[in-house]
Amino acid sequence: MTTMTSACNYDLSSLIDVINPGPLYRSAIEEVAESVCPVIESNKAYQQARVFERLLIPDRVIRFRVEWVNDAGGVEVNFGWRIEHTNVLGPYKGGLRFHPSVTEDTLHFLAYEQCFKNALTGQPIGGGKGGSNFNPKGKSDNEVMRFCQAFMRELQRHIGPSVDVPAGDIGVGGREIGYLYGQYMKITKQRDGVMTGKPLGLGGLLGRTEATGYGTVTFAEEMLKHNGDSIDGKRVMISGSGNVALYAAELAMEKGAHVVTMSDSGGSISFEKGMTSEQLVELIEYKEVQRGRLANWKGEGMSYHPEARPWSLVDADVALPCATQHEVEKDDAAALVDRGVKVVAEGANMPCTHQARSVFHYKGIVFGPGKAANAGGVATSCFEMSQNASHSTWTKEQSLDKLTGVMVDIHEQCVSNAPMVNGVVDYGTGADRGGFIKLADAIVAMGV
Ligand code: NDP
Ligand code: 2IT
Repeated sequence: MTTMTSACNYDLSSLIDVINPGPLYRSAIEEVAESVCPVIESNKAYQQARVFERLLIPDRVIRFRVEWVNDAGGVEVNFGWRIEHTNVLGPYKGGLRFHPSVTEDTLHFLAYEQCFKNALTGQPIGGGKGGSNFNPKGKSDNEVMRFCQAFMRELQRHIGPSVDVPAGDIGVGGREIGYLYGQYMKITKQRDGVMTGKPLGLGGLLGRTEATGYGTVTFAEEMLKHNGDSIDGKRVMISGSGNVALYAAELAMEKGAHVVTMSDSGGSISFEKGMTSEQLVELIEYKEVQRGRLANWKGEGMSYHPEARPWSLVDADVALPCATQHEVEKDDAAALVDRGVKVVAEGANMPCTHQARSVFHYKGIVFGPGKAANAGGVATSCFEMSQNASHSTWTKEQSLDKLTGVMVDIHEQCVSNAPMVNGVVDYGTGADRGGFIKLADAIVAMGV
């Protein structure tokens, strides 16, 4: 934490030693610290209330054992977590991630980022995150169901519609949320909308499936507009082919862009002239229903690159990393610049490393951080909470119109809080400061 201590005249090292963050949480803390130091230094109330320090330690970390029976009759054991980071702005809110790589460090960084993101949405939601090291890949539908039921047997005692409202993330989509919420309803007798991203029949919101990807494209479009440009006709590289990536592709194409790459953890696909709308419809079905691998997906005008990330494969104007954290490292960032990319908007959470972000700053690339650019998902989750609490049904148009409004507003908040670096708006700093001020004011108001 040397940057922070020198920039801030604070000695946070003993606190950081106690927290002992893992590498992901540490990089998230350092990123925010660099941005918000001048804000803290110019505000006595924030210093006296020690708001930065109080935001580093989560309200609580819930860790539990998940035991379930596989199809062969064997007993399986996994970790489960829910990190309730802060509820100062509203109920803890954030997704659940099921992936074998999940550790407490992953969830600490995600929960921390979520607090700033949720603050930026302007909706009354606090920050949290949860998940498991369970690997849904290769599991039967029944195994996934039994795992979800076992996970919820513990989680249900910690959540509630005005306490903590989980949603999806990597490895957790409509199927998993249906099983989790179904078990919650059985155990508690409540059908109170305690999760978001639910299937429509269980109280889900039209537009939530599309929201994160659509929001990311809307944010990228706002960044382009701010420079007098538009997304129409642009070549867009996308990574991932999950929930965020697929719907980012859908809206980008609707707006006249050419999607030139997609990927999964096995490799990437490049499209010479851009993916066609028929190919996108096919890909959504292939990924969401058949749960297929890109390596086995064949079509006209495209090439598969095993084990490759998309960033050096083709020329492009815009990049939307929508898969996972740290998937754009320093060399990838340099490759993106070489390929002509001028705008990067993060659909995933922290896909670009600190070093990659430095390359973008140095080269004058316009960079939209995840906590702003992918906030449309959680904002729309909050609309789902409103729909459930008011026992009503929203139209898709209502939720998507409101989503656009939120993304435009987040863009404005970033610009108004951002310095200029190399003649470009520093959205990263703007987003951190915009979110931080809301959290800090609420913490000061709350007292100790
Ligand atoms: P999905 O599980 O639907 O899709 C994830 C995609 O990323 C898949 O294509 C997956 O490939 C790929 N991927 C995952 N891990 C890796 C890895 N280690 N290396 C390469 N590729 C990988 O998740 P989402 O689309 O929901 O989430 C994607 C990102 O967006 C995450 O960072 C998430 O935190 C963030 N996000 C999600 C929101 C949401 O509403 N869902 C909201 C805001 C942010 P494979 O299938 O081969 O594993
Ligand atoms: O990272 C995220 O914002 C999400 N996974 C969505 C969280 C939510 O509660 O909708």
